[in-house]
Amino acid sequence: MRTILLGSKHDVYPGLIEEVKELSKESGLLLIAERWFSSRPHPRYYVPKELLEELMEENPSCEALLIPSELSVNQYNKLAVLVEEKVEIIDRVNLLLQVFEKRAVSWESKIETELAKLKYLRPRLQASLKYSLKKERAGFFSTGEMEKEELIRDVKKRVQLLERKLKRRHEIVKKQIRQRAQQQEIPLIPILGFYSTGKTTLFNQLTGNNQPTGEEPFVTMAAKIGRSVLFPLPLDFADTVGITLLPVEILESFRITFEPILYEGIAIITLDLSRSENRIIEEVSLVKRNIQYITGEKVGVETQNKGEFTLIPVFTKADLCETPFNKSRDVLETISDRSSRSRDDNEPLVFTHSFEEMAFNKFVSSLFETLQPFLSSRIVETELQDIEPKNLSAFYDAGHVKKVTYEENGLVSISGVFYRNKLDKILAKRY
Ligand SMILES: Nc1nc2c(ncn2[C@@H]2O[C@H](COP(=O)(O)OP(=O)(O)OP(=O)(O)O)[C@@H](O)[C@H]2O)c(=O)[nH]1
Ligand SMILES: [Mg+2]
Repeated sequence: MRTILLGSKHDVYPGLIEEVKELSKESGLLLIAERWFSSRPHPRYYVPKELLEELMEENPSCEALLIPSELSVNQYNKLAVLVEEKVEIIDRVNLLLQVFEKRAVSWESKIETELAKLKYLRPRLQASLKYSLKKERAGFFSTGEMEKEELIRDVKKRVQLLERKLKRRHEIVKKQIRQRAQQQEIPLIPILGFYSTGKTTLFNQLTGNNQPTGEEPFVTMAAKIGRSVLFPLPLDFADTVGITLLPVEILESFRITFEPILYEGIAIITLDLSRSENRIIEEVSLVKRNIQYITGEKVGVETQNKGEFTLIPVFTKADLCETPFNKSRDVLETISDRSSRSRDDNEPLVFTHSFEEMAFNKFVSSLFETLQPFLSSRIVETELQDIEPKNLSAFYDAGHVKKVTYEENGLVSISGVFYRNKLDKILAKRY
């Protein structure tokens, strides 16, 4: 679809322009003109009227107008009247929804996307009814012969139905994941981050999975759990759907993909080193905002405050950055909420999919060292004495025995990292 991109410089945040271009390519829009105006967005039409008229005249073949920000319902409708409904108006949210729709394959992601789309559509339909527009809109708004009132009623019913379906499914998923966690006593660490930051690539390497990856935005549309046996103790990871700026009501439709797996109070956040420093920092704040909305907890980066959700940054695509360590250190200094971080404090976690085996092993052990203090309610590093040698195997099952020392009295002392629950069970038997 031949499209004019028209945005306000006032609404630009780091990464927005790249994002809009990536998304528009993905949803099949062909940008034939692009203009960023320096005035503030017009309260009524968002865009300056004269500029729009000029662009439409210059580009008579234009089929769609892409506004890279979120338009209010009023702006959407007024703008539609202004272009006499000849071209489709696509704002940032609408654009995102089109990409989601294209990507959604699972039952769950299809329902989530449909719900988000209907929630987006409903107020706009209601408003357009108020303005009693004569003609039906093209594309997203095309309603065929159906009366608008009837359509609004249908939309409302459908929203209620989908919400009920998702809620039921949400409860089941949540219960299954919690039960699994309780039975297995293994922490689940979600890998969060913006789309295309290498979440799935990292997940696959850690867990031996082979989930699809790709340069296009939103390749992953549902969470996936996998176990890693690369660490001293087994750990579970969850690959997740990419995050971006979304209005709250749309984000709500995707709650089910995030909320059930965010119970551990800790997650990895992948930060793509090939992106600009400003963009990475902006992404961190948007991810924090989304997690805060979903969990209701305060979110920090490497925060050591109890009761706060903590994000552990992993810098990805180091091979695409000339100075990965300097860049990641600089970013970390800005984003970290940790009170005691100094330059020579532990190094940033830097990853690339093209790591040699040694570099990857080093990354895995640094990742474990970084995660361990945050999993202290689950994992304990300790030394134990006076253990009967015949009982040693139980400790091997409970975790990673690093050192065994045989005492003169025939008993042994050990040191290692263990799952707290498993260790407590052994110790309760007084070995
Ligand atoms: N050069 C390079 N490319 C990478 C690296 N990690 C991932 N990629 C590529 O970056 C693209 C995105 O990677 P994914 O793992 O699919 O990213 P994602 O965060 O899961 O993306 P979504 O599922 O779309 O949210 C893919 O084409 C990967 O092959 C890396 O370390 N170096
Ligand atoms: Mg992915």
